[in-house]
Amino acid sequence: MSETNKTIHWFPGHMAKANREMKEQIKSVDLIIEVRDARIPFSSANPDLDKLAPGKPRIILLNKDDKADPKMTEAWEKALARENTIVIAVNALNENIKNTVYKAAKELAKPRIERQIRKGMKPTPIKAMVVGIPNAGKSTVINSISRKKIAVTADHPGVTKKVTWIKAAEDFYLLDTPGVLWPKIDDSSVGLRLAITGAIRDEVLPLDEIVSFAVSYLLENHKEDFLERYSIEEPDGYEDAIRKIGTSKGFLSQGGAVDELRVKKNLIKDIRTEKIGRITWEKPQ
Ligand SMILES: Nc1nc2c(ncn2[C@@H]2O[C@H](COP(=O)(O)OP(=O)(O)OP(=O)(O)O)[C@@H](O)[C@H]2O)c(=O)[nH]1
Ligand SMILES: [Mg+2]
Repeated sequence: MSETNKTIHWFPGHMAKANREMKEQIKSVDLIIEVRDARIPFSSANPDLDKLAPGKPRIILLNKDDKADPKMTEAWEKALARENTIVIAVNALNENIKNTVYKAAKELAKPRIERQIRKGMKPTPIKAMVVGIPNAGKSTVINSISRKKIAVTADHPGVTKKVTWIKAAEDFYLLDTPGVLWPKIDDSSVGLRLAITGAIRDEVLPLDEIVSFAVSYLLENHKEDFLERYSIEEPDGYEDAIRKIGTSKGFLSQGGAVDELRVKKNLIKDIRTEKIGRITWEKPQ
């Protein structure tokens, strides 16, 4: 088994329990707000959500769009749109996303609301649950939607424990605890993309595998920006790229050889802080 394949099992046993609990909570909401990372809209999704919430209307937030390639984000928005699913690219950290999300939620909940009206009932508020893989921005999304609103608690029918709802608008409530989905790494490149964007801890995968994956992708898709950033000529493969960057940046050890570890760590840092530009690490099929 290779180093990379080991990570398929990196998440221990509480997954089943967490999923059971989430499934219970999902029953009580009108819709799911699924937070993904706009840089990796495929790898930051967990397809198990379809089983946890079959048929639930969904808002897919391609979050951190300030870090992603705008053209690719547009392509992903189109590629992911489906019936009962509204895809919106956002920067939950710096934008007030409340109105956009509220509008989408009203559209998705409309059939249920109209059904209640037809039956002569007063429509009940729209309830939504935020879900996503670790670090996707779930808490940031909840904060942005519910800014300055007070959390209210309500008895949740069918479940004994109290569930807290956050009032985002008169008729729009969010569950205050986000559902954590675990990334599904059934392909080593998914793991590598999760590592590049910081969704999984750096120690989980070998640094060399992460950096070499990143360098090949950059050379293939963002060559000019990459070469320009480090003032280097086109390298002959990964090892040569590391040497050229090290020489160019003066990352040398005492003997004068390139300090490769320093180059690699620096490269990852540059990628995560958009020093090479706004990069999306996967394309829609
Ligand atoms: N640049 C940028 N950073 C963001 C955005 N949204 C969230 N972040 C940052 O991403 C990191 C993770 O955000 P959280 O909201 O804590 O993510 P989470 O999904 O709640 O993470 P866990 O609770 O660990 O599962 C934080 O450092 C946020 O500031 C965004 O739209 N743009
Ligand atoms: Mg959180």
